[in-house]
Amino acid sequence: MVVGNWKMYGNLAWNKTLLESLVEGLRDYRNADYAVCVPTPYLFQAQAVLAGSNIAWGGQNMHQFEGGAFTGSVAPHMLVDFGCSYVIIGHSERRELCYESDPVVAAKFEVAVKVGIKPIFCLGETREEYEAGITEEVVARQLDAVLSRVGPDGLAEGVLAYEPVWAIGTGRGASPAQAQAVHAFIRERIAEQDFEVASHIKILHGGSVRVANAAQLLSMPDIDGALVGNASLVADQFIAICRAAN
Ligand code: G2H
Repeated sequence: MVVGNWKMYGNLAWNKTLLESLVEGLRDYRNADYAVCVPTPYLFQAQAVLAGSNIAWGGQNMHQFEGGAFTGSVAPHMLVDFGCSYVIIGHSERRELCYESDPVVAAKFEVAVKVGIKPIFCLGETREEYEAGITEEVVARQLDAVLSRVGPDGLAEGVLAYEPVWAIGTGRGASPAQAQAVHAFIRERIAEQDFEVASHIKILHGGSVRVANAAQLLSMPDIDGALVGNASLVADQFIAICRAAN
């Protein structure tokens, strides 16, 4: 599975060219699931261009409540109205810049499943945590917050994305071996609760996934796909990464 995360980039004209190029470039490829998570105002455009193609679309965030006086927020059912299959939950930029806590991320995961949207649940350690050698402790805490709220069966309704924060947007991602070790740890921790769920759940990798490193990362046994930021903004690069997924 390969998911593009456009973050806060794009405009109507530019998106149109990119989306149409993706449809064209991936038309004959069925080797994996493909999706793009676009800024909320452009969901209508993603729906219009991608409907009927082999590329799904989704949001990059949503509120954990189904409605209310939350100025500027987007309710889960609003993503449903625009045909979203996915929503990114707990991206490190939201955890860090918007102070989203583990319980909030868990609540969002639960409500996304409730409204029928697959959450792409991001987890990963910061540079300080990495350097302190507490990567496993951090991802275990983030994972457990969701697991304790929705249980293994609930978790199975979503997709995981391990993104070491120190690798995001830097062009210097984790090595395949480094990434594999943490992916395996995450899968083993889920297996402690439910072996079946652990063996089937998709764990994507994110953080400077590029054309140059995608194939190697995707060949690792516990890496089931990629969450791609920068490289998803360039049609040829995103298409090449999608084609590298099997
Ligand atoms: C990590 C990733 C996409 P990039 O945020 O989620 O971005 O590929 O630019 O590191």
